[in-house]
Amino acid sequence: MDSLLTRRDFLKAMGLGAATLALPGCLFAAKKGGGKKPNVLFIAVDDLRPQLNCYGHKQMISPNIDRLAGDGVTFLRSYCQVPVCGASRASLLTGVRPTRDRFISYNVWAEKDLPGALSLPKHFKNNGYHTISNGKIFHHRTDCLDSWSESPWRPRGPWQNYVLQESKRLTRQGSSGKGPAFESADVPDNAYFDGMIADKGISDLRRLKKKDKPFFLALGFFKPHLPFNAPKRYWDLYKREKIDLADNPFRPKGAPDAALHNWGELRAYEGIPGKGRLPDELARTLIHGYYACVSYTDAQIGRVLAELDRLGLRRNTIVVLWGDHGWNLGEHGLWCKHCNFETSLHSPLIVNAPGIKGGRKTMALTEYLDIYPSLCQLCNLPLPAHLEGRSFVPLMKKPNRLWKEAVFSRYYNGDSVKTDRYRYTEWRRKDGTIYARMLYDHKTDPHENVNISELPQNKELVKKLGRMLQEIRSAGKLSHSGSTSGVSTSR
Ligand SMILES: [Ca+2]
Repeated sequence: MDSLLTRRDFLKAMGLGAATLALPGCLFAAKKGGGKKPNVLFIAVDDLRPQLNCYGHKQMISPNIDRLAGDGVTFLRSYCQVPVCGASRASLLTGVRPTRDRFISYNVWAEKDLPGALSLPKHFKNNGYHTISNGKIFHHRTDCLDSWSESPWRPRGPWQNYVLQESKRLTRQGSSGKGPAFESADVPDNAYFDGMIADKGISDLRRLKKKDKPFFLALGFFKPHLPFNAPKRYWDLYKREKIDLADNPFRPKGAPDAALHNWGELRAYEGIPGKGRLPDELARTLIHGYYACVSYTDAQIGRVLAELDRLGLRRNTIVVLWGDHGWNLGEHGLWCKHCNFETSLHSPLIVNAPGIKGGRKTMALTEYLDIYPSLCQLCNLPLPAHLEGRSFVPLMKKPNRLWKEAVFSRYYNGDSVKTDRYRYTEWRRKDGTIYARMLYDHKTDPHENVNISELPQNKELVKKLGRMLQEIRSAGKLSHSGSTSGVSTSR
């Protein structure tokens, strides 16, 4: 597709304008004669890359998310807009792209970067929904507080959430305030936060079933974010000696310095060297911990979905599951997120909507920005004018249809575009001049091991992809922070 169509041609061919898309009415809810609108169960999983059985990772034990995928549509090529917690969530929850001066770091406040933003949950609340936030939805619990019908709830206690005395002791002694990078304790599921969040979600569902309003119940699970703490039985699901290390634990050939980092987030934990590569045994232990946390959180999601079924709510509830960005498990010599490689940007997305055939997967390119307008369409809510994503509901009904030519992400000064075949990133100074580039051909180099942006034969391709980035930068309805006029009144 890259060589045949420009983005504008592509949109024209699809009969779509770049800015807006007229949405047909809801598929199954609020039909003539009334009927309750569908509920939304909105599940966020912190730092979950698509390391799931249903995404082809057969060693993973994720039966509950796999079952959800069996009931719904799995977006195999879904991308976050920013590979860091707070910024990714602020973009997804406001439906607006990040820019050079908006949605930048992990500790973003959506309401400060985009004053007056009409958030996704607020839009639902304004349209008659009872909205609840449990766990980590916005990065800061009280961000966009008026989005919620009840005060956002989180488990109490230090965020590291250690249960072992030794871990707590190491935390007190450590200079960074962080303890060990992982913990395995023989405790019940709800000794850790994610089990408590599932308990709260289950009790909320029982309460919400009795209300005459539809609900938007958001559950933000904390794992597999560091530290990798999970009950021992989830560690025991995997044999450490059978866990493979990344097969490309090196700097990609020709990758610029701007593409890489020193994974300071992980290095601040006790027992992690301050510099250099990790010993294989430690790397294997960390990957084991990540897998254990994925299985632990998967089990908590399973408990909530089982309750949804038991209460008879499933037939009128849309279930959306997303991570907030990817994660490096040693690929490119990197750990954590914070970069513009596929490992950081590729993120899971599964949507199960009553009335739409499940068990299907799509290879179409989608963005987390698309979640907001899609939920509006599924629930027959008006589409706020400020949204920059596009509803993927047509894609859910026909997963093989022609869709977006490209999707866009960014991290600090690096703007990145992913097409069917390529990922291209360019880093710019404030004055707009480019100081680094990288280009990967996913057809021949899916793991991004050789940067080909400087090859003479790719000059035109780099120019074309650069133009696409320029186009998306200038197309933003809200290009600069502060220029938010119209957002708060756009419902
Ligand atoms: Ca995160």
